[in-house]
Amino acid sequence: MSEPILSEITDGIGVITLNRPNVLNALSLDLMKQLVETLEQFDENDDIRVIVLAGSEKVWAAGADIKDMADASVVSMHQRNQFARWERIKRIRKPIIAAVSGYALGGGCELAMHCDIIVASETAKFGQPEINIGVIPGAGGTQRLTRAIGKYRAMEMVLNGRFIDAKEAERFGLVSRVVPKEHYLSAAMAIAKQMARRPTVALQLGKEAILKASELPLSEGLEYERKLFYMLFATEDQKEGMRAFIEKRKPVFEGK
Ligand code: DAK
Repeated sequence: MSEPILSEITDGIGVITLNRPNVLNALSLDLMKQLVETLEQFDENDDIRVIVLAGSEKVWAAGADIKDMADASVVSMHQRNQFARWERIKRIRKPIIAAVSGYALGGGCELAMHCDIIVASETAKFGQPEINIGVIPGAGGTQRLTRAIGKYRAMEMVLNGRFIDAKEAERFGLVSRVVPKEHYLSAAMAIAKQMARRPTVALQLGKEAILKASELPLSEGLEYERKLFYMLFATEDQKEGMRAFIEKRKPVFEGK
């Protein structure tokens, strides 16, 4: 049996590809386990600065594997403790760029929303159709989608299983940009390569601060940002960046 995910490292980018084509990349328990472990290994690996998470051109992911869940009981769901695994994605410090083409449904949409930037091909379709199988989103969909696109649009997607296409998703603020389908991966890689040249600590603290925006009241978020801002004056990259500006040359960031 082929591996549910593939991974490689190229030019400072850790690339993970979902690889269950026969079931539209349904997120089986095994896939999620390997995905989270690989993300954590990439987070630890100093050769990697940015992570790209991709599906295929045909599909990102059609959700959690319904066959894994169909006969589950409350107790077995509790024992699987899947929430803990998804929580671990939240703790990855490096930026994760989702390269989404085709369906991003249910857990697939939620996985994309766990990423920091979503690049969508013009064929991408986002949805939370769990209502069609008798449940509601279970990996943050009701919360993250609402924060991303607002209550009323989220209601229609969650309560009526409405899909939105890439252009709508862009208009609603769910995706960062839409590209022709043949560029869905190269566009994500191009952003990743640019970001990989940025000062590493600032990159990670910038992500941390933005994620706090949806958790903290404004005054506390601003306070949090200020502390991270001060912290960056302890990095060599801050000295290099500002000196290079004054000396009118390109900075050379060492990630320190
Ligand atoms: N799970 C398992 N198999 C799936 C699947 C899925 N989510 N989606 C598709 N497949 C399989 C189909 O069964 C089919 O397999 P075979 O019959 O060929 O063996 C194959 O992929 C191709 O699918 P279709 O024949 O259906 O392809 P179509 O192009 O006709 O339709 C579709 C594409 C995406 C519209 C359709 O496949 C579909 O509606 N799929 C289900 C979408 C869905 O309902 N997604 C939400 C699943 S629930 C949690 C974390 C996460 C979650 C919950 C809890 N915790 C942390 C606790 C998430 C829940 C979900 O995502």
